[in-house]
Amino acid sequence: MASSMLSLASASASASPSLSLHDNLKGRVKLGSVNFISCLPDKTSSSAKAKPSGRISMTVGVNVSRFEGIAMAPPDPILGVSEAFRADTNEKKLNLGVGAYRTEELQPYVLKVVKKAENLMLERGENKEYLPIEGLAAFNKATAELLLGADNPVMKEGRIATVQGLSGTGSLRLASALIERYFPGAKVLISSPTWGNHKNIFNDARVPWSEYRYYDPKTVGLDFEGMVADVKAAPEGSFILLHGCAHNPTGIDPTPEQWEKIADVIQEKNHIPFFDVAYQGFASGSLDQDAASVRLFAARGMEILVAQSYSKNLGLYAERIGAINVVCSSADAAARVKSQLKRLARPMYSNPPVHGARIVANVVGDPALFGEWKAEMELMAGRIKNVRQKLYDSLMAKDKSGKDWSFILKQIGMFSFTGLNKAQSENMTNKWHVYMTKDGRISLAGLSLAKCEYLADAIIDSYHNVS
Ligand code: KET
Repeated sequence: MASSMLSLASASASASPSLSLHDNLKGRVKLGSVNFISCLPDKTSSSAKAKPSGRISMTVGVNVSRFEGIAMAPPDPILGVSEAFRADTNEKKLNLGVGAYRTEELQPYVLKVVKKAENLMLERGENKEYLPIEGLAAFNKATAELLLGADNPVMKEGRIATVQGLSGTGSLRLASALIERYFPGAKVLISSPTWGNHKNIFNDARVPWSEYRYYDPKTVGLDFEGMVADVKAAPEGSFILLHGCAHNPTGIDPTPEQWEKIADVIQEKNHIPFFDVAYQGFASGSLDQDAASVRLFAARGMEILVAQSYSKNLGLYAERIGAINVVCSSADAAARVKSQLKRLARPMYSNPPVHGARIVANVVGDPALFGEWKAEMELMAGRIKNVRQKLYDSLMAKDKSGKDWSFILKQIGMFSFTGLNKAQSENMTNKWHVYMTKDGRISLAGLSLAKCEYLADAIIDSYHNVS
């Protein structure tokens, strides 16, 4: 808090305890019924010039912030869980909040292939000059090829605008800025539920959004009819946000047949599909299989937006490396879109960081490293599948109520959507020290085989004993 010398000019000027923006800008801060005038930014009200004119006037030293009118923001529903976890001293605590991969020992994991790529980079002694606004050319090529396949006609025809972004979030934000500028009033439709940050991103970019039905709590599955009906009912030319694979938080993906029908409706209504691909390779263990949804739309010749992230599949969370791709119907349109993405990026963050981009380019560009990455990704995806199975087995063995827990096995990716409500999720944390998001999502990537039984006890208690 900034410390200011204040002149107490009037003890009766205002009865309003609130701080108005106007007052704040003029350097005046109203506190209760006392009107303080800061001497520092407003020369006319300096204590030296404050003249007594029948009013009480004295100089006092008080800690008063210009930010008095700013309320405390609530903790982030996902990243705030990690903060609460760190503050807990109980030795049984378990962090199943954020989607970040841990080893069986519950330690963060740096992929071996990443360390090898970093060693290569050190050996080469690469410089730290600014990247171009669109990012590292070798990364942009590699990331688009990974998404669509190197032999995809879109690549050959130069119909894709790829710009390196600040991981998945930054890439989504850049795409939102493009929508806000060039499609004013167009709506983005997001699934209900979706990753919590989607709404924040569109709100901050001033892009209107609404939800389409996705999760059906009765079947603990996809509400396909509802989804299709809502996409159909959206104003023509809407952006339809789709999770490329491993839907977060539900872990429920459409089947290949359902993807075809979703593409039909989107095409019929002239909507623009907008994919968020944060888990390529993490859902099935195969990069190609997990990109099948996007490739299906591309094969129809549709124009598509795709945000990519390397946080999970290469474990590059803190490097903030990802991309925004816009597949266009012509190379000419792609060139123009790319120029505008650069124009939007320049005043926001100028140009992206180089380290993560070089790691991805080195790994994907070297056949041996690429092979090693795929093997490590399969290992990570496999460990998550193992804990998924063990959690299910533990629940079935311990819970004698006859409840069907098989949905846990059907879900895909890092998460399990347990169906626990807010109160039950709070019980998981308050009583069992299991940290998770309040929507009932648990990150299986933060679970070990050794902790599955403990977690099953916590879930059974919360599910049956808390309403
Ligand atoms: N999309 C989805 C669907 C997603 O789950 C995440 C991250 C991102 C994009 C962005 O990740 P980035 O690190 O910006 O590339 N999700 C996890 C972390 C977070 O909330 O930031 C999570 O859901 O736990």
